Amino acid sequence: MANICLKRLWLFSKTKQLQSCMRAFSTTCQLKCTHADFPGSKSVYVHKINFLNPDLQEGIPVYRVMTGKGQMEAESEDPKLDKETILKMYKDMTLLNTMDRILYESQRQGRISFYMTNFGEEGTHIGSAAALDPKDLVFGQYREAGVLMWRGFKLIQFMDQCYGNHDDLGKGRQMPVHYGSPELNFVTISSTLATQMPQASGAAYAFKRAQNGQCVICYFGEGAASEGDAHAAFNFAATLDCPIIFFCRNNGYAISTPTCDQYRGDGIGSYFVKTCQYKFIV
Ligand SMILES: Cc1ncc(C[n+]2csc(CCOP(=O)(O)OP(=O)(O)O)c2C)c(N)n1
Ligand SMILES: [Mg+2]
Repeated sequence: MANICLKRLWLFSKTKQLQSCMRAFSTTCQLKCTHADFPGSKSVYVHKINFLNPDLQEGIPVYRVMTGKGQMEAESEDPKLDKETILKMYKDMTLLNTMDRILYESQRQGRISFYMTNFGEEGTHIGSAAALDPKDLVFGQYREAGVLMWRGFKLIQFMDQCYGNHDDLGKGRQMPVHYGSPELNFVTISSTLATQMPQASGAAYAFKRAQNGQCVICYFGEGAASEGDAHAAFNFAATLDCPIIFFCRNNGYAISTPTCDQYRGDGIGSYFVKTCQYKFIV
């Protein structure tokens, strides 16, 4: 009995010591700390109320090294690609454009049920695909046929898929343009917007755990970014520090809805810049 009482007394005195220690710590912290440092906040303390007005901030800067007329604006940024690579890039961009015209007309003539063109976005597909390793995994939306073309998907394979014939890799089970190729590390397109995004974060997390040195690229339109899935994907990838590139194709429209009807700010980029919400490198 005496033993138990002694033990309680000892515990009580320890708790008291701890409490006075904590009080001392918090008093010094209140006196000296300039930043809040507790779970969920690392913000600086200010003593005047100041509303942050996002309209006063500049939009996200756009990286550009070549003028519309093809002149280099910043010589130091020239990647100095070899002629063979540049020619392949150019050929693939023009081939994609021609394929689009034929398949778009096929759809208009009623030969295939559906088609999505890539007009004007060819450079984004080929440029980004060329920068990746062929083993890196691609999660696309539906307007990234150029990435697949760069990796070696043949014209006949595009046709087989759009026509849903016997030679189609998906055996005609998918709508046209919902390509996929395990061989080329290109995950089959889903019609439901943004569902590829959390899947891509999950795949990137698996890569991180496997430490295989590969990364994931996830393409999405600025319209798809309004889906809740997009935010789940961003947060998941940022918190778990996943090797992933989120590639937003901001073409100004979600089919017929202009960005100004969808965002108050500067499109999807403003989420990152104005709130630094996901702590991504933009
Ligand atoms: C969950 C979901 N909602 C709506 C649609 C219908 N839909 C198909 S494409 C599209 C617009 C997507 O716009 P964006 O992401 O900007 O891609 P873009 O067509 O401009 O390349 C919509 C709303 C869909 N496929 N899935
Ligand atoms: Mg769009």
